[in-house]
Amino acid sequence: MADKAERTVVLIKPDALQRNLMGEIIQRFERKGIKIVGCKMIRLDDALLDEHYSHHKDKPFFDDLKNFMKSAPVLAMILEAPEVIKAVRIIIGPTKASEADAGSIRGDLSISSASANLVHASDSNESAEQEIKRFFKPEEIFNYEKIDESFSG
Ligand code: FUP
Repeated sequence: MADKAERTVVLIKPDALQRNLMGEIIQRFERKGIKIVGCKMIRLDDALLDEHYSHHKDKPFFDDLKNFMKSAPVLAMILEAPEVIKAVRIIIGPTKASEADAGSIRGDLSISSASANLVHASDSNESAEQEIKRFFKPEEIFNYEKIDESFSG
């Protein structure tokens, strides 16, 4: 029997939008067989960013990070699959893109050692739950059957 599906939040960041990489990034999740159950563009503001990056509020890079995240809209997605939180973190690679393995999104497409690492993804069950509520209304999340699901369990 297939494992229970889990959900995670991905933000495709302003550098991906500016560098025309949004499609490439979405394609990597799609071809892994991960289901998109929410997808919208958002212009992040201070209130959302103060909450989202509260763990970094005293860090020297906090203002740069916030200004970067406000510099263009982000594409916010909810992705669904069994064990998707861990799978997506593997697909994107570690935070410091300059050290990310080739084959990961950050490893292949970014050389940044700071904010411009193309994507954010929830790092735990708890943060995924909080981020879904932070960025999405219930009516923006879609439950549907996908025909390839019976081949990927
Ligand atoms: P991640 O979960 O991979 O997005 O990583 P973090 O929540 O730790 O970091 C959030 C953002 O802060 C990342 F996009 C990169 C940026 N950051 C820096 O700019 N400098 C640092 O030293 C650490 C993180």
